[in-house]
Amino acid sequence: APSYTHNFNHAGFKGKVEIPTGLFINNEWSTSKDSNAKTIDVVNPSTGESITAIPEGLPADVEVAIDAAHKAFNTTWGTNCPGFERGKYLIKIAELMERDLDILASIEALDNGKTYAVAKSFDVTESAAVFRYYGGWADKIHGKVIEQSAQKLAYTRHEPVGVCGQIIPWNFPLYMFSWKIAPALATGCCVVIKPSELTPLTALYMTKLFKEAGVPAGVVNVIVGYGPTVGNALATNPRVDKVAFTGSTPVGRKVMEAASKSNLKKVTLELGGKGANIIFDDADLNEAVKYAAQGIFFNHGQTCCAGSRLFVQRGIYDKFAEKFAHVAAQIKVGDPFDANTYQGPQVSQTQYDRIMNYVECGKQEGAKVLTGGNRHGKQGYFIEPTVFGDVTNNMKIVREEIFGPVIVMSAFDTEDEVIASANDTNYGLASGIFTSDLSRAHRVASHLKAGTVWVNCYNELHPQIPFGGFKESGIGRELGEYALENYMEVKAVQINLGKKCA
Ligand code: TXE
Repeated sequence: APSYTHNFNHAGFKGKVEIPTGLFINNEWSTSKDSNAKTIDVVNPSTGESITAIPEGLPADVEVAIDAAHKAFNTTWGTNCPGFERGKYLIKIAELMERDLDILASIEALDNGKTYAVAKSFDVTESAAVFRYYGGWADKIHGKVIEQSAQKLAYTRHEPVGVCGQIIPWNFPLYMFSWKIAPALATGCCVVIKPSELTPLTALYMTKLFKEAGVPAGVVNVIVGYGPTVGNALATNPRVDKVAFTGSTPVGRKVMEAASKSNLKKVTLELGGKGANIIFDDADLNEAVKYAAQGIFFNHGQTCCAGSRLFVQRGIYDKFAEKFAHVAAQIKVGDPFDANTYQGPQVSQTQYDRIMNYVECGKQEGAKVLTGGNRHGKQGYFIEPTVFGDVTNNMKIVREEIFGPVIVMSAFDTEDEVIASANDTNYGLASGIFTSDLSRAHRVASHLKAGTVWVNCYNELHPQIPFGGFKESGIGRELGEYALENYMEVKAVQINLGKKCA
C-alpha cells in the first residue's frame, strides 16, 4: 500500500511518522482503479515546496467505495450494529487521537500551515472531543411514541439515512473531518469522504486509526481527489443518500444542483461568511480589542465564522482603532513550528493571490490601511495582519468573503443602524456583540440574522453547541444534537388497534 514517511524534528515532537497515502476503501489502501489517475502534489505552505505526491482518486473509485459503504450499511453497521457498539468505536477513535495528539498536530501544521500549538490545543483536541461527544449519543438515538387515539399505536423510528458523501475543505482539515464523520457514524450511516486535495494528510493518517479501532470495513471510506471529479461524483451519484458539504458558496450551489438533478439526496451545506462583530461604547475595551483580533486572525483568517466586519460605536472608534491596529501589528507571523508564532502561512498560492487581490482592491476603493497590507517574508504564503479603517458598505472588501488575515472596520452611531448594516449581507453564519448592557445584548442578538451570536467573546466552538448558517451561509446545523438530524430519516409507524375499515 502506498505511504509516505515524514521525519518530524521540532520542539513539540521528534520522530518518523508513516502516513498511508492511498485511497482507503473497505479498510484497504490502494491506488486508483482508473489508469488515467495521476498524483496530487501536497505542498508545504510555509515554503511552497512539495511534501509528497499522493495517488489521486477518480469517480471509478467512488463507485467502489459506495459499494463497500452499502455492503457495510446492510451487514455490519446501520441498524445491524447496536448504538452502544457504535458508540464504543467512536470513543475508541477519540482515545487513539489523543494518544497520537502530537503526531496529528504535527501533520496538520505541516500540511495546512496552522501553528503546531493551535493544531494541538484546538484542532486535534477538539476533533477528538467531537468523536467522544457523538460516541455518547450513539445509544441515545430513538423515536417517540405518539398518543394519537385509543385505537392507534403510533411511533417513530429514527433510522440512519444510509450512505453519505461528505466533502470537506482545507481550513480545518481534521476538525471538519470529525464534524462530518462522527455524527454520521453515531446514527449508523456509512460514509465516503473527500478531504480537500490541498490538505489530505491528517484524514489519511486517521484511516490507520479507524482500522486500529476495529471499525468494520466499508463504514468509512476516504478518497482524496479533486472537486470536479471525486466531489462531483459524490454529489451526483444516485446511490449516495445524503451529501454534506463544507466549502465555498459557488461550489455549495453546484452540490445542491447535482443533488436535485440526481436522486434528490439530502443536502447540508456549510458555506462562507462575513461575520459582523459589533463593539458598543459600553464594552470592556481591552477585552473587545483582544477578542476582535482573535475573531479575525485566528487560523490566519481562514475561518468561515470569522468576525471580518468590525462595527465600532463612534464615541470609541478612534481609541479602539488605535489599540486594535497595535494588537494586529504585534502578531508574530512565521514558522508554524515556532512556539512564539501566532500566524502561519495561508494554505496555498491560490488563496494567497486571492487575498492579496482583495488587499489591493481595498486600497484602490479608498479604504484606509491602518496596519499591514503586504506580503510577509520572501517564501511561503505569509501575509501581514491587515486592518482597513473607514470602510463603507458598498466596498468589495466589505461585501465579499476574503478568507485571510484582513479585517474591515467602520463607525456607527445607533443600535438600529448597526443592526441594519450587520444584516446587509448575503451571508449569515456568525456575529459578535460586545457590550456591558445585558438588555441590549439580548435585543441585538435577536435581530442579527446569523446562526451564531457571540456576546463578549468570539470564535467559541463546542461539540454540544450547534453551528450553521442563515441565508447563503448554508443549510442545516452541525454539532450538538441538531447534527444528528442530518443523518436520520424519521419513519412513522401507525398500528391499528381495532378500528374497523369504514
Ligand atoms: O473552496 P472549494 P476553495 C471559501 C473561502 C475561500 C473560497 C475558495 O472564501 O476563499 O471558498 O476556496 C471541493 N463538486 N471557503 O476554492 O472549491 C474541493 O475539492 C464537489 C469557505 O478552496 O469550495 C474541496 O474539497 N466538490 C469554506 C471543497 O470542495 C467540489 C472553506 C472546498 O473547496 C467541487 C473553504 C465540485 N464541483 C473555502 N469543486 C468554509 N465554509 O469554511 C471543489 N470541490
